[in-house]
Amino acid sequence: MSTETENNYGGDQIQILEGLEAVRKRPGMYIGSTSLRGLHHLVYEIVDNAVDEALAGFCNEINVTIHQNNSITVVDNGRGIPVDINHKSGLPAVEVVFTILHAGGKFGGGGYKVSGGLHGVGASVVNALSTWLEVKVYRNGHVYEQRYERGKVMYPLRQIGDCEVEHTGTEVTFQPDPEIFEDTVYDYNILKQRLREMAFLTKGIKINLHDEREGLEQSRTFHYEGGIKEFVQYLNKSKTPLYSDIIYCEGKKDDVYVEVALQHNDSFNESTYSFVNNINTPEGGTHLAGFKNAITKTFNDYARNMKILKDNDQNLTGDDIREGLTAIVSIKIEDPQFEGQTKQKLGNSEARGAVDSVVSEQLTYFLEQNPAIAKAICEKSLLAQRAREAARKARDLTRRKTALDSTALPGKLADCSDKDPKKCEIYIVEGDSAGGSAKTARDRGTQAILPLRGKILNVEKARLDHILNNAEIRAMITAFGTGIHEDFDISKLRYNKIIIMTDADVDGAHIATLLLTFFYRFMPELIRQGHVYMAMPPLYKLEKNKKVWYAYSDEELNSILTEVGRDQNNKIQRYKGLGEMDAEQLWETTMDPSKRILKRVSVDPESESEIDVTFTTLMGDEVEPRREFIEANAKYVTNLDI
Ligand code: 28F
Repeated sequence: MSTETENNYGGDQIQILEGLEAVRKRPGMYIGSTSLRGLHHLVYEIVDNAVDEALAGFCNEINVTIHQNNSITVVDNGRGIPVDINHKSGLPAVEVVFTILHAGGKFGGGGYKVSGGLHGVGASVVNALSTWLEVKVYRNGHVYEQRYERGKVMYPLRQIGDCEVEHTGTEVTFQPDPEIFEDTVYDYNILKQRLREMAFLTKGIKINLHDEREGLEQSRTFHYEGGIKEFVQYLNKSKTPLYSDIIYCEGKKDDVYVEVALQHNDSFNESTYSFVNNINTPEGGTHLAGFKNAITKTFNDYARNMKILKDNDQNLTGDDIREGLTAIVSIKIEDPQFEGQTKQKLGNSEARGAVDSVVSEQLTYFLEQNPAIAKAICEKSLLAQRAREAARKARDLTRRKTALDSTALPGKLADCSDKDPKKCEIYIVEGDSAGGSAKTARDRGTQAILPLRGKILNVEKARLDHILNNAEIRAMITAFGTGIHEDFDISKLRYNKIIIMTDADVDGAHIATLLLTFFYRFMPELIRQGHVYMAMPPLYKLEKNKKVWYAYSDEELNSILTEVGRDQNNKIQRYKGLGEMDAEQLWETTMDPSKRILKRVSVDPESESEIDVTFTTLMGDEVEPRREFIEANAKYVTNLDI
């Protein structure tokens, strides 16, 4: 905000209120949404400011506390926000920070602020969206305080006491406004994941999270001296690394600070995560392009020089070299430009060159110094190159079959007759017998059924050509119509809802996770755009005096029993599998859009790297975490169609 007339305190006040009022009128514009995601964004905005102070070299510890009433306190041990009068506004700098929209980015000359939440809007937005907010500044041996309510200043900044001159920092406490947010209850795990990520991305910083809420009391500390090196180690923790070192490159070029860490594992998947100013960029952009270019070029040069690639051999492709790669690409840039439909793709061209040159130079040196590691990576890439040929043949086959030509659809698919994808859904059903019931039960107009036989292939452990030759996987790819990986095209999706229907037992949960892993690795946009659901078959059937009830949880069974009375006329059946229901029951309990319960599977972009860890952990040999995972990651969506 700019003011032309100086010393016009009243006029400024009005403009300030108008600024914050705009935030309250259209909160989504500033924090993305007013859902749970937006609620958690408030914390990230404040923590970001503390992280900026750490990046500036003045702060090494941040404390985040969730209080009993879901208010949040964030404390840092930085310099404390300045309290002296800012000449332009005539207000103390700290008041400017909390009451003037976009203040963060404009102050401090030379661009003090390098990070920033999703929209980089900062403290004033949090203030505007809180019923109250209090800031305490420890600076110059004094403690200062100011309080705001729904963005309005309650009293001028006041000195409330003294402290040791060495004691400096900023403390912010705020209470999210229930008039703004659908839900004002914080989720410890969501904060935990993002704070862990922030700690990985800011080496040396110590971030403590405390939950003070009754019955939920817990704490965690995140502190990684190795920064993104430890991030890569964490992502690979349940995989088998190809070599024990983590390759690390760091440097600054054209005012872009570049950090890259990488390590290969023996799997066939790539897990590269890129960040700009600590914000995840799932759609990549110039920084990621620079990284890919650098490693492709560097490994090919190395392989040619060392005669691992002979004159007549084809170059390794980027995909060959990145098979089994886990990498973090993190850059800090003063004025990030985001492009594309969702404004998530980095556009700054200087970022491409900066990452490319830092990585090319330092990786070349690393390979020269570590010939055994270099050889291991080149050999893995050569194997990938050979497999790529085989995969190309298999893939050409799936490509041809993705044509919307119904003759190409899999034989086991009972398709629906409606051709409008928006109205259509497909049930992926475990087992031929349940598949049979589902085919009888369904609404033929809009519901398609694809039965799967037995366990599906674990795509975490198989090679691409093998995966693409698997009958169940091919059937799904063909039925969905979208294609996979770089061929994926959401506009070709043949069903608006993809519904996984498995038994409500451990095996069913395993099959569901195998399916989700396949979707996540091959067509992640299906999940990101909310097309994937879990059907919830009932756990119990209760019959009494010719009347029938279905219960979807133990609690529900209990409440029905309380209602109808607990006596010997109750006939309770516990369903062990879908096969125990006839077609009519299956329709009534699990498929009828007006009665069924579906859970939508979601991935929080704030912690996508976390999902990676989860999937690889889940695909290990432990059984119980799978069910827990599905419980935690699929949110209830009841009666979606009403
Ligand atoms: C709990 C949240 O917000 N910490 C912050 C600072 C430190 C400075 C600063 C912040 C300068 C003039 C705008 C101090 N000394 N934690 C935080 N710590 N902001 S926010 O400066 C803000 C600009 O107005 C700071 C010298 N320079 C900067």
